Amino acid sequence: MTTALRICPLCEATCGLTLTIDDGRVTGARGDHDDVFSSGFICPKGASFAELDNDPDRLSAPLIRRDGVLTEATWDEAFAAVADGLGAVVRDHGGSSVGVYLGNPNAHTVAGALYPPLIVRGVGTHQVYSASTLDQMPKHVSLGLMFGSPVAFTVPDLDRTDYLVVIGANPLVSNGSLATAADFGGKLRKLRKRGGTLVVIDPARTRTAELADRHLAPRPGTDAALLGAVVNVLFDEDLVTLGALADYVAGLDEVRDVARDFTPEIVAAHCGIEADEIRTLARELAAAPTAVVYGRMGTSTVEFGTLGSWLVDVVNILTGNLDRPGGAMFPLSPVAPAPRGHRPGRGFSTGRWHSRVSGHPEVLSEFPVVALAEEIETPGEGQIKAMITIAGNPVLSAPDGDRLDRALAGVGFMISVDPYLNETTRHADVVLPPPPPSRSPHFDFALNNVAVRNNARYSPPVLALQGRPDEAEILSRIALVLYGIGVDADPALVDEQVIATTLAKETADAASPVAGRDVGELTAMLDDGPGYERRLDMMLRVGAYGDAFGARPDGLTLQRLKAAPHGIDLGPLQPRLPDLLRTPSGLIELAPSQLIADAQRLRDSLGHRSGGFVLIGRRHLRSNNSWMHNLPALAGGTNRCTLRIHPDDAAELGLSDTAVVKGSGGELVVPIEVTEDIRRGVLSLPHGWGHDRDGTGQKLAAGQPGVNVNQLNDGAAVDPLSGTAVLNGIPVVVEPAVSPA
Ligand SMILES: Nc1nc2c(c(=O)[nH]1)N[C@H]1C(S)=C(S)[C@@H](COP(=O)(O)OP(=O)(O)OC[C@H]3O[C@@H](n4cnc5c(=O)[nH]c(N)nc54)[C@H](O)[C@@H]3O)O[C@H]1N2
Ligand SMILES: Nc1nc2c(c(=O)[nH]1)N[C@H]1C(S)=C(S)[C@@H](COP(=O)(O)OP(=O)(O)OC[C@H]3O[C@@H](n4cnc5c(=O)[nH]c(N)nc54)[C@H](O)[C@@H]3O)O[C@H]1N2
Ligand code: SF4
Ligand SMILES: [Mo]
Repeated sequence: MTTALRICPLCEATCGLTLTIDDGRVTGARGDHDDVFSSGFICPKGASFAELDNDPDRLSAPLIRRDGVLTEATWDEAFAAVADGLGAVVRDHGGSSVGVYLGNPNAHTVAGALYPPLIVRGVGTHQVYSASTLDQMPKHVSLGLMFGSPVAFTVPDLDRTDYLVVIGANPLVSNGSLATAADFGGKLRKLRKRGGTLVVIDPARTRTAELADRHLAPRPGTDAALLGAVVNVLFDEDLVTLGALADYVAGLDEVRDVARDFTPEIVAAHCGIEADEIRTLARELAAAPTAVVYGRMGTSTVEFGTLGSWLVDVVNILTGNLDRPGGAMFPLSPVAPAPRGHRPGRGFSTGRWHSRVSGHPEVLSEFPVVALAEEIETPGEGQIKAMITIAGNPVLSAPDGDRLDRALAGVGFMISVDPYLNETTRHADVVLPPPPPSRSPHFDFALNNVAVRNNARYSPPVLALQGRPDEAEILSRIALVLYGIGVDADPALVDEQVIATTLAKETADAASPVAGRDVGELTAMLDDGPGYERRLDMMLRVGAYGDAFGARPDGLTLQRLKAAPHGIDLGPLQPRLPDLLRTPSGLIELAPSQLIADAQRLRDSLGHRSGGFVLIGRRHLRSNNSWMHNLPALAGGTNRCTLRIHPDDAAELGLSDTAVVKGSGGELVVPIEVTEDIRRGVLSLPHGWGHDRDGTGQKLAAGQPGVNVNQLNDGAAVDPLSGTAVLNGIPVVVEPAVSPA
């Protein structure tokens, strides 16, 4: 028996694991106490790494549809089928007829970070969709408009803050999102131990709320109005202090004007929170030595998601807490480009093109997932004729999965890169399964950019590939087809092309740490491992902490990272303003015109709410979106697909065990769970369930299928600035289920 280190890829906490290996397979996982970032923390999902890695339902060979049936094939046959199928569609209908859907685990894999952008560019399509428009797209838009970069993430400085407001997030269960922190709960407990205050704003009394000094339970969908009232109080009571930001903030007066209508009294009636509670919140945020508001899913996937995401940062700015220790700070990832000084940028815009059927504006070069089905169904120039899905399950994760399910069944040719046959990939003509995590490398390209402490860690594959391609190779071969080079070419060509282009750009940039150097010389210095390692090495070396290819001899290289298997701590977050601003003005745009205009819609909504029930989501610790319901260690117990409802509501409706819930997209029969831990008038149901379709390959999950909450939602409601589906606060009707007797 041996052990090996591996960063956990299962959520955003990025815990370091120590795997036990016996006879060529993973047999156990525990927290790595020496990991510089996670110090031994682990959750039940990480602890089930061995089960996940060895799940017998994982595909070990590719599948090709033959005579309508998915059958095992060799890799050569599968890649040939990809070349034929994709080649034919591109030849007959053009690259613009190929749709791409990128799911959540792309944020957790090396391949998912490095290759999908090349595939999208290779097809030359605008038909790009991802889980972002079911999740954090509103944050990208607000960051883009305010700071000029949609990835200039602000994260709560958990280790140093005195006052934390968590709004619409449940990090004790989710383990944190867009704020990468292993042991988020431990950090919250430490905050309280050092005399700090934790306020949780959530219609449900979550595990995070239970830990809080104060829990406010607003009506779902009203966060933006609530934050608008906080801004109102900050101005009204003269509590605005920009501090060190004073010289860099534009638009203060416009924000003051907009906030005028959001008086605590008007908003209180709308949110269902006392006006005094709102005033206290604003005063305490202003008075605390340091304070930070942190918002997530409940603030994002709602009717006013972009406004809510914006107002989170507005409050942080108005209280002088942006970019200072203990406030909201900008991480500096080891693969972020080396800072190049404060200079105006091009800014951020959306709507550079629009979707064909409903005219949705492009956001970050994507269309809303809710538009995918209609783009497949609707004939005409640009109709989707082929689909590539990578690490996703939109049939369950997006609204109206039944419609998407039917649409996907009609797509001419579909490729899915996924280890499982699920509700989505069952429609593929070719399924290309990547190897399990023990046989894949790990580096957090995306999540280091939201980590609450700067760090760098790399895990090479722990076990050998056993003759199958890794995900980098799978995606590279798809790219080779699309670039017209041919599926049998050397996949390393893809990486070498990226390296050549990137280094050419870097060496030509006078502000780059490798300005004027020779591309050939730099290329020759790169790690001689696989292509993805060479690219990582390049990014690290020209990055913020890099060795600049020898010019800064103490700097980071992949070799140094490999020599530090528990990772390298890069210290607490540091102030980064004004250097990171990329707005045309070079300032923080506090009042972007799009947001000010959308605030009118929010103002109009005040006082207009229907009296009926609204539905919100819920996550469970031993679940992960739609794809971890197949592991015995995680199944059952409290991890159940039930409708939570307040006892008084249940009594009033005469509900005892089962309810019918009806929404815009359909109805479901679901067991109820009566609990005081939810606001009256609010129901919660987790997503990712509904494993009762034929042709999937997760037996345990199919045995306890649950229902698909997203079938209640027709997907018509989106946050207009980001195209993000409204998943929280959707109106529903609930009734007792008529018993079959
Ligand atoms: N009602 C409601 N709906 C929601 C949400 C909600 O809160 N409420 N949450 C939304 C959010 S935040 C998200 S992120 C989306 C998620 O939406 P999706 O990303 O569409 O769905 P997942 O269930 O995460 O599916 C992930 C897929 O990736 C596969 N996979 C796992 N590991 C790998 C790998 O290493 N490589 C590859 N290629 N594939 C892999 C899994 O087998 C699975 O099929 O769901 C959204 N849907
Ligand atoms: N165990 C587990 N961990 C996960 C996942 C998982 O499925 N399971 N998924 C991962 C993914 S993809 C993501 S994006 C993250 C999400 O991470 P989080 O955002 O922390 O997770 P959620 O549980 O969706 O938390 C949203 C909270 O918002 C509340 N809420 C709903 N509507 C409103 C509202 O209108 N206002 C306010 N203030 N609150 C509201 C809900 O009650 C819920 O507690 O979790 C990640 N981690
Ligand atoms: S908290 Fe997330 S990263 Fe850490 S062990 Fe659990 S699933 Fe893995
Ligand atoms: Mo997500």
